[in-house]
Amino acid sequence: MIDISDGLIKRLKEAQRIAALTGAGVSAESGVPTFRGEEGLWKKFSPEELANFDAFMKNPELVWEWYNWRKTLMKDVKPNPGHYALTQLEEIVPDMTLITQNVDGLHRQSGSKNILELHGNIFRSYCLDCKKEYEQPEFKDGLPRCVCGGLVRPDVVWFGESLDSNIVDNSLKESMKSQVFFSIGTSGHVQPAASLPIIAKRSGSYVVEINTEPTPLTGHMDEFIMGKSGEVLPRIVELLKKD
Ligand code: BJW
Ligand code: ZN
Repeated sequence: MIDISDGLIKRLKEAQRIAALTGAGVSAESGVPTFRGEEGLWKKFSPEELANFDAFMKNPELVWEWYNWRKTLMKDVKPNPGHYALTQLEEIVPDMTLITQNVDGLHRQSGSKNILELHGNIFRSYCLDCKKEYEQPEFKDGLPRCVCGGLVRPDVVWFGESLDSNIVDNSLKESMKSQVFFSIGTSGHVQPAASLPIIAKRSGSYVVEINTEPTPLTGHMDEFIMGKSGEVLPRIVELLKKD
């Protein structure tokens, strides 16, 4: 039985505004591989080696091979009970913002509405030259090409690239305004996402981490719930709906 504190349920029942930051761990139970740890490696490359602009310009075929492999995988997976529980939470709490680092679109697929996608979306791409957007770019000689002839890239945020400033501003605002903040299934290694739980805490939010293992964020949390998000989150929703 997963142990959820009465204190957390009471806070959630009274909360007007909550926020949740999600990472790859939330989609792991849907069958999407996480980034770090053994299963994060793809053909022996770390995400740091592939998810950056220099790697793309040096070897776009390799980087596109990785993205096409992930796109094919993500197209066929379904949201898991963790995604659905977050969607239900949005229906229960008056104001909830879901801040995700995931690019798989599974939160939207499960029915969540108020979503901020910090790192873009893998199902979009755009031309490096004219910025035209594509859902399904046409591949010519192994690479996707725009009608203008330019090279098309995935519409995701790589290391060293700036995140959309509106999305970052809104994420900061909602984290600071939240009364309860969840950090779920993220290793807390990648900035600026990893700062949001800390900023929420400093702003007076009650900060709760859900992960299968402790992370660098754990020591800063008000509560750490060790377990799978697909099991912990439905239990929280079940307790919230009681009486
Ligand atoms: C479960 C589970 C289950 C498993 N239930 N849990 C300040 C200090 C130091 C460095 C920097 C800094 N500011 C910026 C930087 C540089 C850099 C950075 O953070 N580097 C660090 C690695 C050191 N950040 C950036 O470059 C960012 N840009 C930026 O800040 O711009 C301004 C700037 C520009 C230039 C110079 C300086 C500043 C951009 C970061 C972009 C990250 N992009 C990626 C790829 C996205 C596209 C794609 O998907 O391909 O985003 S990398 C990858 O990591 C991806 C993820 O969203 C992100 C985070 O990973 P996540 O979600 O945490 O996954 P994992 O695998 O790490 O962890 C999974 C967790 O789940 C684990 O803890 C498991 O235990 C757990 N788990 N199963 C619950 N069932
Ligand atoms: Zn173009």
